[in-house]
Amino acid sequence: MKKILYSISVVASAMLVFGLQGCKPKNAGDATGADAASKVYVAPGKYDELYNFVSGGFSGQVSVYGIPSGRLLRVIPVFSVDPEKGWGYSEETKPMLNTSSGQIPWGDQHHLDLSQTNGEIDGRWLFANENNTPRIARIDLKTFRTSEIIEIPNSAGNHSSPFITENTEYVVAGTRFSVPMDYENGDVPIDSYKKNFKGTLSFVSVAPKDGEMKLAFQLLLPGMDFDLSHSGKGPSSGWFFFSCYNSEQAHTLLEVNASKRDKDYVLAVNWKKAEEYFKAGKGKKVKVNYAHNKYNEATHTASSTMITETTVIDVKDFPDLVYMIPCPKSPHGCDVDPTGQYIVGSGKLAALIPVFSFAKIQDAIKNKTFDGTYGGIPVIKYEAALYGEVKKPGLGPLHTEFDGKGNAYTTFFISSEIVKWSLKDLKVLDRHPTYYSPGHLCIPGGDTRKPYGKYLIAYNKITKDRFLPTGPELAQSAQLFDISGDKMKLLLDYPTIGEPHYAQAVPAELIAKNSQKIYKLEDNKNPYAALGEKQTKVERKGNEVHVNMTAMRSHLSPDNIEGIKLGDVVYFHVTNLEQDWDVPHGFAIKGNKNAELLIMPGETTTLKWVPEKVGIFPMYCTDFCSALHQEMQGYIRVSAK
Ligand code: CUK
Ligand code: CUA
Repeated sequence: MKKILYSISVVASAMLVFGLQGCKPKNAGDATGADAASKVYVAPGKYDELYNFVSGGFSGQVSVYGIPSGRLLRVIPVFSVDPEKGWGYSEETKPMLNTSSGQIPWGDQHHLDLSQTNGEIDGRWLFANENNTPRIARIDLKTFRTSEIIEIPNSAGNHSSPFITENTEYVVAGTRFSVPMDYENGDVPIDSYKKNFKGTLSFVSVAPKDGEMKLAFQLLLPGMDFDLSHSGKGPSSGWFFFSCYNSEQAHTLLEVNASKRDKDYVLAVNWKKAEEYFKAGKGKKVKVNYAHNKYNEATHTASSTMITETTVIDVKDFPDLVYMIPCPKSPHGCDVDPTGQYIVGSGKLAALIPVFSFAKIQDAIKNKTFDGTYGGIPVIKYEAALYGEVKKPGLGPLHTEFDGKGNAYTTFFISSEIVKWSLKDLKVLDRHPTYYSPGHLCIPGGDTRKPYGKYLIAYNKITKDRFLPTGPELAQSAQLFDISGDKMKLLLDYPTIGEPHYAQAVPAELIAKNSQKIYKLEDNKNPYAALGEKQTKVERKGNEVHVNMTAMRSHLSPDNIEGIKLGDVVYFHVTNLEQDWDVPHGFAIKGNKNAELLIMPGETTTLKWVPEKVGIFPMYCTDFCSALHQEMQGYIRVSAK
């Protein structure tokens, strides 16, 4: 019991040291009501200035907001089924949720990264991670749809992802749980952690033209838990930085046993060098089994392939790939400033922020200013890598973003605030309370070479009393700040979907100019598409019945279907013939356990139905599409065998 209280007492005593004692600093810099309202007001019919892509946490999805209004524009289904979009219910989308363990209907989504060119957001793709069953998704920002998902083998708890390199060469993924490797015998005692459990850092390549992902290679490391990461840029190009905790290698009661050492590590990984070794065939080919799912825009159909091999590079055989830098008190966030010179580590239980210098890390490597090794990896001396410490910034730093004007902004979970500090002299410049404990924060472009600045959004964990109560589960809060001046100004609170972690934001014009995807009927290559009402048909293949049908304002064709028998498996392939891009149709059949459909103009979507009763079953369009939408209906007759 005494031990359990350890972390709590650390926090409490540190709060005393800082004189915080639970009370909050005054929010003197706030905009007044009218001033704040005018800054977030987007007049009816007008568009927001920025898109904000926000992780959905345990919802498994990604949500899209307009900034500064805080209006929810869309939820993009990624790792969880979504009735509103038919994601995971239509035959076309089911394969997207496939894994080596079969189809999984619900995932856990924490981090997002927008594709970059030369370290700047290029507006092409958004990458998203799934923690639980390790996966990475690529969302196409032309369609706001998930177009690819790749599973990561030899990993568990894919938390340290998906962070991308400067030119989107790789999406990087670090394992949260060390585990025995997939290609080894996993049936080992849990207390053989030190011997049998390992960590991996995976490098997933992204094809420059169409974004297709491919697991290139994995770096094998000693057992520990990776947390967050960010790519180097400018002078630190070709490097990647990861935080890790549990260098104690504990496997029980981590709250206590993984907080024993004063310092864990930030890992500096020379990925360019690793790529070189990989290309020279230095890694070891191992047998694994993981899913690679792709959505085909032309056929409107997803496919899932199982892949059975990957390359593993054991870093202890290559001493010039990875270096470890001690970082105090269970590091979490690991952020690289816009110039690429500074790496900010944030210890969850720390009362200071260490800032490491890339130039000093390089000198330390050159001069071998090491303090022994960890699992065969050189450990750079803390002072040798340190640029400096931000002293007494607050309590429990988690994540840092940058405004591009030499300032950093860090969230403090325990002291519930955002602190602005200067990269140059590491002095605290401003602090503002958040309501309540903030996790991640987002400055538009705040992890790139060119932050847009202007706004900061805090994603808070504990809502308490910010909104009208809605039963035991309260909406979590995002808070929008104006950071254009010296002092942060709180402008707006708005509720979020699921539990947001990391987020990205980008000026609207970069995305909006490409995001008016219209599927043309003539481009529809779905094998069951009926491209006009003349092509509709009902075709029987044994007990399988395929109904190629169409939807058009305001009728379904055919609208009376007979000849279906008990024991049949019926597939309704519905093509939406509309060419007005904003007229979807829906499709539902009474009693169908496989749910319903929503079909975009030009698209074909398939609903499976296994009728279990003889009788007449109504079907209809569920999406209000015209004045005669209510007339868009028909009947299906099911007869005995
Ligand atoms: S984690 Cu949530 S507050 Cu999953 Cu990025 Cu730090
Ligand atoms: Cu089609 Cu309502």
